[in-house]
Amino acid sequence: MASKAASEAPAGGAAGAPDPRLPGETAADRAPERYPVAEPGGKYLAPGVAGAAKILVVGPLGVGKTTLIGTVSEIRPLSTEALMTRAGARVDTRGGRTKTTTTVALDFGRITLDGDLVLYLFGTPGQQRFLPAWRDLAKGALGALALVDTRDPAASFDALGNLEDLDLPFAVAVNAFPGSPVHSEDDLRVALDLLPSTPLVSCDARDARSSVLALIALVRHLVHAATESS
Ligand SMILES: Nc1nc2c(ncn2[C@@H]2O[C@H](COP(=O)(O)OP(=O)(O)O)[C@@H](O)[C@H]2O)c(=O)[nH]1
Ligand SMILES: [Mg+2]
Repeated sequence: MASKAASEAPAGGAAGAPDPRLPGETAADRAPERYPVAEPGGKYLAPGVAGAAKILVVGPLGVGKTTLIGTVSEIRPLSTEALMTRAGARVDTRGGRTKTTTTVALDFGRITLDGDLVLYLFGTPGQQRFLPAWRDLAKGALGALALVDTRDPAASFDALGNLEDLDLPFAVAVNAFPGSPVHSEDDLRVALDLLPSTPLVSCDARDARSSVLALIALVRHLVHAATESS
């Protein structure tokens, strides 16, 4: 990973948030009615479900993983948040002063896309010391959504590096926080050392539709990658 590049990313960008659309995607592909956001409480799978995929949601502490899974999940999400301890405070420095809990095992949620594809979402603990758990969680996963906070893009290097080590295809979603510097897509790609084919979208983890669109960008990428390699 290009660890130096992100710290050199220009603050305050020119072009605004990256366009969430993928090359070749039309506005109709993203029409809200195509992807109705599931109502929470749907305990059972919809009858038309034809496939399922395990997806990781990764990123550093405080980037919005637990929030995103809770926002999109149609079942009550499982969250294993624990109070951050004084011992952890020395190392768990991200997340701002308001963050008092952290995911210690995993987050889990489920979402059905387009009525027929179920995504099982597994949020990984953000801290690199949980890497062994991370590797276990990655078993059987088809891909990952990597969240990035532009206030500290370098904090995402560990997660992106882990995904590369695991050879797990991923999409990057910039989670917008108030006061986050806005970078052009090109600057972000350079800073995060992304391949041209890696989708880069923006989202607000508290907003269901934008979070679902980020997951759709990932699924399209996975389908495309699978088609290319077959
Ligand atoms: N403003 C804003 N706050 C967010 C967003 N996503 C998460 N947060 C807040 O940031 C904090 C950390 O989020 P959390 O989901 O716990 O991060 P995690 O450590 O990656 O699981 C929480 O207080 C969230 O409410 C976002 O998109 N915008
Ligand atoms: Mg969490």
